[in-house]
Amino acid sequence: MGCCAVKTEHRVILRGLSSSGKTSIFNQLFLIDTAIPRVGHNVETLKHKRHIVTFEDFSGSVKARQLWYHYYYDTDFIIYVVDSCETDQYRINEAKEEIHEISNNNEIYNLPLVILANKSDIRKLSNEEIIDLYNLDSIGRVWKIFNTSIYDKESILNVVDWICIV
Ligand SMILES: Nc1nc2c(ncn2[C@@H]2O[C@H](COP(=O)(O)OP(=O)(O)OP(=O)(O)O)[C@@H](O)[C@H]2O)c(=O)[nH]1
Ligand SMILES: [Mg+2]
Repeated sequence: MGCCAVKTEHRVILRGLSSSGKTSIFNQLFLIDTAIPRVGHNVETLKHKRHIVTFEDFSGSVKARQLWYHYYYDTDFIIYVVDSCETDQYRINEAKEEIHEISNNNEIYNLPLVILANKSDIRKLSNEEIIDLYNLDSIGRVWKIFNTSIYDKESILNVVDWICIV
């Protein structure tokens, strides 16, 4: 790539606890019929404003760390989806640990981390509260938070827009 070439192909991994909404976001982006159950590992590519963005959605139950090192290879962005309506402290801590484990992972220190505060249609917390709850201010790399709802496709496309301009 020359000095001024703009990257137009991006690979994005969706992570987050089970039920945070990863597959729903994926289905909304790719207009997938939700009557067809999709579990495990889903991969689709989107053409967006002359960019090509590949999304990979994994079930939140995929936890093996060794596996993640493998999947991070050649990834440009990690999206971490949190359920902004979560009230269970155990689950909040679990997500917080994962977010900070990702952000402290030296193998992927250069990847921007995108936090989606999902379910914003029913959410009870403000962005500032989410930042406090998950201690996002201590993330030592490029990160960004977005509010998303699967009932508002624009909110998801805003994220894709950002990925294409960073
Ligand atoms: N109200 C609301 N519900 C949502 C939203 N996103 C997801 N959900 C619901 O949350 C539930 C879990 O969503 P999934 O997309 O299956 O969650 P997941 O992160 O893929 O979960 P795993 O595959 O188990 O890791 C479903 O009942 C969705 O309809 C949202 O933005 N708003
Ligand atoms: Mg899923």
